[in-house]
Amino acid sequence: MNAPPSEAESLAHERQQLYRDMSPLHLTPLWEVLHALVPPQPNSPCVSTLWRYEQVRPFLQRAGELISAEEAVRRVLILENPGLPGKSAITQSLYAGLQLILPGEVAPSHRHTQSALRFIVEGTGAYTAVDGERTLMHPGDFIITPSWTWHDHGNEVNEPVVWLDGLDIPMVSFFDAGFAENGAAISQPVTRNEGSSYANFGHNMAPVRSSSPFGQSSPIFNYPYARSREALHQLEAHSPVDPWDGFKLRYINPLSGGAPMPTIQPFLQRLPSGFEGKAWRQTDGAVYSVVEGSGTAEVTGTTGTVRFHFNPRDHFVVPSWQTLRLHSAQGCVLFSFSDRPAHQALGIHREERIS
Ligand code: GTQ
Repeated sequence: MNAPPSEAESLAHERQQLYRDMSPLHLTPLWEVLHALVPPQPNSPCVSTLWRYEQVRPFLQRAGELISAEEAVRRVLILENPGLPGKSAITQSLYAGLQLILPGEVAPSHRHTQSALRFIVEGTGAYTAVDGERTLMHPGDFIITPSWTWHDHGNEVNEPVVWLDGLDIPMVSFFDAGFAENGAAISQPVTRNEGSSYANFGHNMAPVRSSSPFGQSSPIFNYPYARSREALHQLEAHSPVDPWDGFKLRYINPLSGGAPMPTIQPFLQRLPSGFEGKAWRQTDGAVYSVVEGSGTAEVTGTTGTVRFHFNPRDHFVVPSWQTLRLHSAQGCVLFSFSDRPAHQALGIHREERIS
């Protein structure tokens, strides 16, 4: 003999019936999902992850043997976050990958609305061309490809060149605002001398009748490592160390003082030897590329703490609102980038320095 349903049971049953009845009209009840839609704090599905270069490099090599840069268009191994399988994303809003270009190869000209950065990881002397100007790449150089600018990459030297690509692909996809075109020729014509962008905009000066050649993005598209590294040397020699960041600078658009691109803010930081950083967190998930030295990143999220020991050319990701603590016995230099400008434009950026 079944007992009659309690009042609570029949109410639950009637609610389920309500949901089923309205579902053909594409209606769903907010109260079943409100907590997840408006969480008390970020709870990113991203997982903090380290990619060791010594483990990645052989796969780049094998890819280089199996597909040309031209056939691939971009020969890139995507750094895919294990918490976002199949999404080609390193955080919910950012894409990252390692691109290989071998001697004699060209990655053909195209343009797209996604903004891109390159951070050179290995090899000297490949070039990237942006809207008619080429720039040679050296390890540690930070290069941008602003939205909708023509770009191709080539290697006319005799060593392989590898760089980190960082793009706002998931963000542009979220907004359904992706457009792309292929160039008429594999390499775009060179119309400006190498260094002309830097000469016009890279010395705290600008043309008198200055326009912004790349709209909201920086008119400088190569920020050479030699200059950025020198700045950190000077700071380390003469300035107090920040207990959270060591010595950390952001790359800027010299015309605005803001980020070099509307969606991505890159940084370069030096941790002096013996640095034991304090913990902090921010809403903008960040991708790190290790340039010099070694250290440890300790990342704490709701599911616990992971520790990565990192070496040059390793990459790691710190998800939104997970706390980061950096240590370096030897001293190190770290490049990083995040989607901070988008958070700031939306008025939702938060940062907390903890201890
Ligand atoms: O170099 O244009 O890693 O379009 C992904 C998409 C690089 C590029 C990537 C791209 C590029």
